[in-house]
Amino acid sequence: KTYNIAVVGPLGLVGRKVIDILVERRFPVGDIKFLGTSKNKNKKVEFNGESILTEVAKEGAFMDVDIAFFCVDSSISKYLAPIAVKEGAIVIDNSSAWRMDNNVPLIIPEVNPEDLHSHRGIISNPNCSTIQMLVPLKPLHDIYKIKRIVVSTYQSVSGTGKQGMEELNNQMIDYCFNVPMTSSVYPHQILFNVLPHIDHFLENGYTKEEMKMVNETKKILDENIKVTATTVRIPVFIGHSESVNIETEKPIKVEDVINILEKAKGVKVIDDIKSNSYPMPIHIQGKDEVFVGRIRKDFSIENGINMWIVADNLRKGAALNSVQIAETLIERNIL
Ligand code: 11C
Repeated sequence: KTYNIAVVGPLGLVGRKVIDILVERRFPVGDIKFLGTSKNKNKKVEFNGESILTEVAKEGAFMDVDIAFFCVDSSISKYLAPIAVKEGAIVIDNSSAWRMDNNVPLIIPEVNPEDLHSHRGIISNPNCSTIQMLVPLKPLHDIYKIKRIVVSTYQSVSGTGKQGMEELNNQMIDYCFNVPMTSSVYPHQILFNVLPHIDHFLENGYTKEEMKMVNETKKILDENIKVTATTVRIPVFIGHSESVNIETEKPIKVEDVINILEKAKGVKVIDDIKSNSYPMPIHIQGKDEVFVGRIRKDFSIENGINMWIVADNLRKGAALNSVQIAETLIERNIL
């Protein structure tokens, strides 16, 4: 059996990755269409050696679609996803538009696939920094019950999209030619800098990105887990890194954590300090797994562990997770 697919926003970083991953994983695609703004109509997009022209994402475009991957801004998704559902498609949405909606499951296939069964047409893909944190924490939570998470992130500019990558690239060129750098995407220079600021600030003093990590973790893993986050943008093109501290209810040993994570689905442990081996963005770009290293005891509390988590934010953090959601829908026969 094959499924008719639409990719909404096929020219963006995540949209392009969804298209690549559908091919890579031999997803059973019947027809496929690429839907964008009227400005981007009739642009060529390659799919499996074929050149397909983009069409306009509008009412009527989803009539013959089984699964629509939405890789667009929240505002477009808010408007267009209900139309797609009404026309019979299941929407897998990458934006933050629907994540906290009680009627919308927020899914990481390795963590909470069972929540898919309650979907009513729209399924949300979590934020990239939440996904890579929860894939390794889920098997630990199952055994030791995590009480509190303290996370600081080191997020690449591709999280902002093409514009973020272009800004870092342009600043590098300006630096090389010794001309003044301009910043338009970020409030400050990103080259040679670290910005403790992702997305906009909220009234409570946290950023929206930080509150996404708090609220999404509670929705996906356990509403009783306390989470506090500091999210930071660094001058890396692809790959988000996270320093994660967990406090558990039950006693937890480093050797057991390593054992559990070595067996966990979607996780790869790289942890050998003798050979300076730990996960880094330069090594994990283009890879599917979530990489964990620097696993060590937190000596400041009774039951605590520190770890370093790195993943390709465009793949597991976005496009790959979306395609895995579609695969899980098929496996579980809930399309
Ligand atoms: C970033 N995490 O790195 C963001 C990108 O809610 O899907 C993804 C934003 C989102 O800037």
